[in-house]
Amino acid sequence: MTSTENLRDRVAAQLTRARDRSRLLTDAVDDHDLVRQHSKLMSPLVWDLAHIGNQEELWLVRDVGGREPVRADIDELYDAFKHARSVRPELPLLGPAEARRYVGEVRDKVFDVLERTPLEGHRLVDGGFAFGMIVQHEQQHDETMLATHQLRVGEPVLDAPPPPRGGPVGPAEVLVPGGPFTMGTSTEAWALDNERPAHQVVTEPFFIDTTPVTNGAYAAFVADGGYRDPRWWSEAGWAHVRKASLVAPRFWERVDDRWYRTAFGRTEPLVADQPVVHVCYHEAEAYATWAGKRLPTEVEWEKAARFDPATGRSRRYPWGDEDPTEAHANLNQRHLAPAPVGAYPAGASALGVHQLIGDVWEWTSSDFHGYAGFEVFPYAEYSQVFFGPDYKVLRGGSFGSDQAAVRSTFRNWDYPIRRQIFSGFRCARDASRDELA
Ligand code: AVJ
Ligand code: FE
Repeated sequence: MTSTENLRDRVAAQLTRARDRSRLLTDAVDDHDLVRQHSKLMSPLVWDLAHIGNQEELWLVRDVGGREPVRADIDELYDAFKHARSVRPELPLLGPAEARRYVGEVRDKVFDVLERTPLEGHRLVDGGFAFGMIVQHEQQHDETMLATHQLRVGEPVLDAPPPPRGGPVGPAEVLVPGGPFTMGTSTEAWALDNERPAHQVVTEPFFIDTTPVTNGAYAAFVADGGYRDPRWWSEAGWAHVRKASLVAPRFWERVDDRWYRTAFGRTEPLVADQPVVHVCYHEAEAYATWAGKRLPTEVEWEKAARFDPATGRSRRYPWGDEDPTEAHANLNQRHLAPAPVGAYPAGASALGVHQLIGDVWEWTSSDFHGYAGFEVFPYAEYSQVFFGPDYKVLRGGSFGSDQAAVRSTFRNWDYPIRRQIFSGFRCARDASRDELA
């Protein structure tokens, strides 16, 4: 088998895996639940489904394949910049049966394009990039659809085995040495434009928590009156906590003196050693301040994840250069919750930091910007239009992220008030002179 055939097979397998997941998420509910809006923050599931097909048509059928449009008349409906999520249910969208037929028809053509397209010769197709971009796009929307499922009220419709048990993690914090490391990538074939290029960054030494902040630790902040004390909050955070009347993470509920958490239609006692999830940036920042720490910058997060002090190299993943397996990280919607801390010893970084990939997206203190040398590729609406002070970067992916769509260089972003995503955090702090001596 030539390596191109091998690449084609891998692309085809990834496309199929993504579609199986889209199908699972959309077949799990009835037509009424597909077309209705479960939250103003989300699209109807049937919009995500046809949007997945439309992006695939635009890039792979028309652009890469040079084929005639399948449905040129619906581009406008599924352009995310034309209609806010809140108004999408009012649009004359394709119904469930039509949407399913549409994405199937596009996919048939894409398999034909894949067979006939050389996966080299120009940048859009080198290493299968455009196909990889579309696989990631579908998986990203699948995670968004999973978040819509979490917001949906009703009987549970999704099932998964519980995550693996927790275990020992060693010291609570790890010292990351100061000095240069390589951030970003110029070689990862399917890396998106905002992850590029690889570049050297110098950091001070710093401490980072070995694990994400757990429900138990976060509940202590809540119990200490954290949500009522402006000392812990930034000005914007305090204004938000008051205006939105926040008292605890999203989906938490106190009954008598116990906390419960609702996930995918099931309400259960809060699991103390699972990473906290569904907190916004302001909550993460306030907790860190209360704990006498701070959030890591994006640079610090990536250094903790990738830097190998023995070689000075940056790894592809915390554990090395091999793709994730189920021993490394809680990914791929394999479980419907973050795993307790210490559940993935094989996934720890060279420096001994656990659960950087999977479980929960981790808020960093950094705004979303292009790296020095950033070039739009292949379209400005993926990342560049979001650069600026409005968005905070999140890293590492969640239990709902697919491994095709998360890497140690992968960058996610959202508004600092958002918490419908599978977002948590870990803390960091400066190293004092004494600690370095
Ligand atoms: C990278 C997750 C912020 O969902 O808004 C989907 C991904 N871009 N379709 C988003 C995306 C276009 C994006 N995030
Ligand atoms: Fe999209």
